Amino acid sequence: MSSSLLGRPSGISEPFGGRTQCPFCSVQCKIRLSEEGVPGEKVTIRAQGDDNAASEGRLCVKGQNAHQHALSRERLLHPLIRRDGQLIRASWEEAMQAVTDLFKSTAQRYGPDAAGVYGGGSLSNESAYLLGKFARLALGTRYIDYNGRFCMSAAASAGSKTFGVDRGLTFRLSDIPQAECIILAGTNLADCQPTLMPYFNRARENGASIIVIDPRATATAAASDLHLPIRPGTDAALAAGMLKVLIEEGLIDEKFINERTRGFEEIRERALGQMPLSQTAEFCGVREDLIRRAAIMYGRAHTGMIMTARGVEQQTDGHLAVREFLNLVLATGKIGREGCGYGAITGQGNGQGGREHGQKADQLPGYRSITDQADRAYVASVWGVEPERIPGAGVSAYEMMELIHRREIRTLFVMGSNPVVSNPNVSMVEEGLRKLDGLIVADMFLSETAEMADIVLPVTSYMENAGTLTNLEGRVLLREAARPSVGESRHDWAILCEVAERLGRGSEFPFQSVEEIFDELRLASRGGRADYYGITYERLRREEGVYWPCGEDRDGGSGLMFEQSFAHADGLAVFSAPPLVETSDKAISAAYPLILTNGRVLAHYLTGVQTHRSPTLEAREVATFLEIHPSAAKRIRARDGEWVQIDSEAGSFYARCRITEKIREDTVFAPMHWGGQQNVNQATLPGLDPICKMPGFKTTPVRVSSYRGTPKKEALPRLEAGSVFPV
Ligand SMILES: Nc1nc2c(c(=O)[nH]1)N[C@H]1C(S)=C(S)[C@@H](COP(=O)(O)OP(=O)(O)OC[C@H]3O[C@@H](n4cnc5c(=O)[nH]c(N)nc54)[C@H](O)[C@@H]3O)O[C@H]1N2
Ligand SMILES: Nc1nc2c(c(=O)[nH]1)N[C@H]1C(S)=C(S)[C@@H](COP(=O)(O)OP(=O)(O)OC[C@H]3O[C@@H](n4cnc5c(=O)[nH]c(N)nc54)[C@H](O)[C@@H]3O)O[C@H]1N2
Ligand code: SF4
Ligand SMILES: [Mo]
Repeated sequence: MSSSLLGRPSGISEPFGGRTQCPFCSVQCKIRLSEEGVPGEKVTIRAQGDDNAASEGRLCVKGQNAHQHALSRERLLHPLIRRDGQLIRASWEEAMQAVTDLFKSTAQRYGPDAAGVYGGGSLSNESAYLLGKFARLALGTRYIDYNGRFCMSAAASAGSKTFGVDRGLTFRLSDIPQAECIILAGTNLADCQPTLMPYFNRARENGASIIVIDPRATATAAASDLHLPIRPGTDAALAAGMLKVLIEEGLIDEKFINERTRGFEEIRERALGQMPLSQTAEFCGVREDLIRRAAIMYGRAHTGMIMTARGVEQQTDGHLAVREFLNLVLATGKIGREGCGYGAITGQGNGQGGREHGQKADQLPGYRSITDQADRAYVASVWGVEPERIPGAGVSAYEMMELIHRREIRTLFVMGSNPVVSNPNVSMVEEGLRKLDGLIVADMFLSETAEMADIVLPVTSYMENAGTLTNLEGRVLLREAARPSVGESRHDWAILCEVAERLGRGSEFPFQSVEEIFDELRLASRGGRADYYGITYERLRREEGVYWPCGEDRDGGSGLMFEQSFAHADGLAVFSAPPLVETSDKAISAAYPLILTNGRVLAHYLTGVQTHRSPTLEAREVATFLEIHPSAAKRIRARDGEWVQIDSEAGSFYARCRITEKIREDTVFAPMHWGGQQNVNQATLPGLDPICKMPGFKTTPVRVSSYRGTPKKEALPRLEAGSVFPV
């Protein structure tokens, strides 16, 4: 794939070797960029897969075209400040002064907690670490959280409670071909982590059975042996039903249960009193014989894996649903040995590292806890401050939006997210952001959120900014800079250091390079559960990434976890046996008779800020759509390709009908990649999982009706000439 969007930037010099990493999903495929054409004139950039232990040299269509957005003429090249309602070009000096004044006046008038910080899983480990430190020390606020709350929080809290630690995959990717049975629940790998599919194909060639649990017959389901087309939001019941079958059929591993786990007796008791499988089948909308078959396939296999992703997790009972699947893993002893384990398929490029080093409301680096006295004292010692300087725990991402709405948070600093599109119940979020005294957004583009900002700070892209990112396996990878910065854009970390300096905290942010930040991160994580102490840039350059935990006495983890013990103090894993109840927010009614679920398509990424600016990717999917079963479409007399209106209790959005038998009759599906009137989050509800605060994105009762008009054509936010690349 190639593009010729930009003349050769001047000043490419030695450090830029053209090797980089895809900015999108958690596989973090390595890329080699080359330039073709006449130097000094227009050149064509070509991206090819670079060999690496995880991606094995593959790239999907997004990776092949990622450079298109990074080279786009819509990149922000200089800071912007809102004056008389308009975002106007400003110098860095003016912008930095404005940011500093805003933070200072907010703190003086309302106290330090009136500032909020909102991060993202695309940030490198160094920037994510620094953002956490910036919130706590430079601003002194308790309010920081990040977009990973909407992504990994259910799997993370379930993994921590069950195993004592949360690392996305408890096995290596290279172990997948050795599994005899693989359950893929609510994950559409074929579209979302496409370069991993060969691992699963190899497993099948070795005789493995693959079971997919998804309301839609996805591309992943097409590559499976058994598809359970579940009713959205009922995974907890389905997994509990499977466990009942395993217990009844004697397909559990008593030895493993006795030696390595706690809490199984309650599970056995619950299974006895649990609803009969026929009732589970009716509740989940999946045939009883298919549930039984799936359980027996997994139970009889000598090795096996279970993987979940957002289909299971983005629910108001997402934490419990994951734990039900973990019960299956533990009851059959399928973890801690080759060909076995559990995997939460991490989403964003640094969705793993981004959740380890302090962007979360209750977290300090290395998975340390902000409420634990010893953890606070340790991190304070690394930071050279008294523990009292570190504020207490804040609240989750969506709850921050509620505080903004209530005017308790007055100034918000967003780095690496587009919350006005990606939050549930976005009309409330947008209303809240409009009430802020100040909104500061650091981004490469004028995203929908940046368009609302008072100050916009242009940042470097993945091609220009070096740093480490941790892939879905827990493998830490070094991404070197492949191109020089464009325009006046600056690195995220450099922006944080400068604002801290201007707030009088420069001595705590003395960093001149990403490597210096990483070295402090290593110390701060030392002895924590996500221990990076033994990882250095020098090693990362030499090796193909290093798995954590990697402390001072280890020469790099093996990647396979829990071989001898789990991470709880007693070394045991913990079953959970909550009563199974249907939460009321998922119930359909006469007014809202269909269930709306949502997710992704291959060519676009999240809120689309990047992929809509890549012509090749944009051409593949130019507007949103609603997958709907022919019988449901017939009832509302909607034809294929026509616009429909989707209403929920929260609000409405519009989409073109895509009539397909690959979806359940009671379910409709829309992608999440469009903003404005096409934004599925106009309809998603504000309810959160009480344990991990994950929104219930994936299950919203709705009404679909035909819409004879055409919704307003939503143009991407654009800047006037002068703000774009000089051609
Ligand atoms: N192309 C592409 N790839 C991406 C991304 C992207 O935006 N585009 N985003 C990245 C990120 S951040 C993430 S988090 C991951 C997400 O990766 P996935 O979680 O795999 O993606 P989704 O499409 O959100 O959801 C997966 C599947 O869950 C199904 N599903 C919906 N409701 C339910 C349910 O109640 N139960 C079950 N069992 N299944 C259900 C959907 O039909 C969908 O096929 O992808 C990453 N990779
Ligand atoms: N309905 C529904 N809603 C969802 C989901 C769903 O499945 N359904 N999924 C949820 C999930 S899993 C996720 S992860 C969230 C993601 O949602 P968002 O957090 O909104 O993610 P992005 O669209 O990637 O926005 C990232 C922004 O950061 C910018 N950016 C990229 N890299 C960098 C960088 O290095 N530095 C800086 N400063 N900026 C950068 C991009 O240009 C973009 O504007 O959405 C959630 N929302
Ligand atoms: S989007 Fe994911 S699978 Fe595709 S090239 Fe990028 S990192 Fe690899
Ligand atoms: Mo995500």
